[in-house]
Amino acid sequence: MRFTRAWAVLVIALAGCGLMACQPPEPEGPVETPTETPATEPVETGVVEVTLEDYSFLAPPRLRSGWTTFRMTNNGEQPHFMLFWRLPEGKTFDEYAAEVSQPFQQEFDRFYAGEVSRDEMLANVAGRLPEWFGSVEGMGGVGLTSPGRTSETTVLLEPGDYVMECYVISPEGKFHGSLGMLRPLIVDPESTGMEVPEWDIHISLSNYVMSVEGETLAGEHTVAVHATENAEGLIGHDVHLARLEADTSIEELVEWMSWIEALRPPVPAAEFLGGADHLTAGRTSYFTVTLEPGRYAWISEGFASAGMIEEFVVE
Ligand SMILES: [Cu+2]
Repeated sequence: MRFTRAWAVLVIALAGCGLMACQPPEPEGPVETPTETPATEPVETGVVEVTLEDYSFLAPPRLRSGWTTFRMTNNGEQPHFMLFWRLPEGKTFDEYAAEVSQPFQQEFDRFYAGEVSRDEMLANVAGRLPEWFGSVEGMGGVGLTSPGRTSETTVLLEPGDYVMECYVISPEGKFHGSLGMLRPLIVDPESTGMEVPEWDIHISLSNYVMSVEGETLAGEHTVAVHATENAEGLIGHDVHLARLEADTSIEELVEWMSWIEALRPPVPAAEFLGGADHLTAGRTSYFTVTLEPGRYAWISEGFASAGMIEEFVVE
């Protein structure tokens, strides 16, 4: 979530939005952000089981730092992901919920209701986000996972205060984060001591090219995903794996991946098998997949329409 000032200026300029036109509406009441009291002791292992429902993360509130593998099971009826945003020093989960998530949902509500255009919505969001939002860091996370599936992603957690979030959109136009999938996480200085996983497929993400190296044969693979640059805009670079039905078009999948126009039911005929979620420049995550014969695509959520997608077939 590297939100650059240049980008904010750009969207405001593009939207032709004067100061008056960009005045935010009055707050409409708090977004639901259930919190839990952090456990006294962090989870000691580097392998963490997480269960998702519509709309909650059943996950430990405190972890060790270092390499950590998340095994995430989706028991809901919608696809979900789980992002880790590290907050800047001194910022709290409650501030993120009130100053980031809530304005986002309110401006999106106006867009969803047809009151403002896409560019006006983006400009309004840019005008309302606090300056410190530019220092929120995308540390990775578990990629899109279809209902009934378990996916596994390994991320490097550094000590600090985090927000865990899913911003897939509900049928009613609410970010899952606004419905409960926004949670605090504390990461302790003490490390898990886990080693970097061994991998056999490498995906490099830049602005805006996805380079895949490695053989996609049937069987189990661990995919290393490395972001070489920060993406412009609100979100980082990411990659998800989708298995497509025979009659699902790539165009349909690409259209669905955009959080502005879609990322909500109905979902195209595809199974999301996990991935590596938003990473800032220089960061790497790893995810494990089992490939069976069929059609697949490595696909970015934020930049699929910019060409960050690669289709492949497993024989
Ligand atoms: Cu979700």
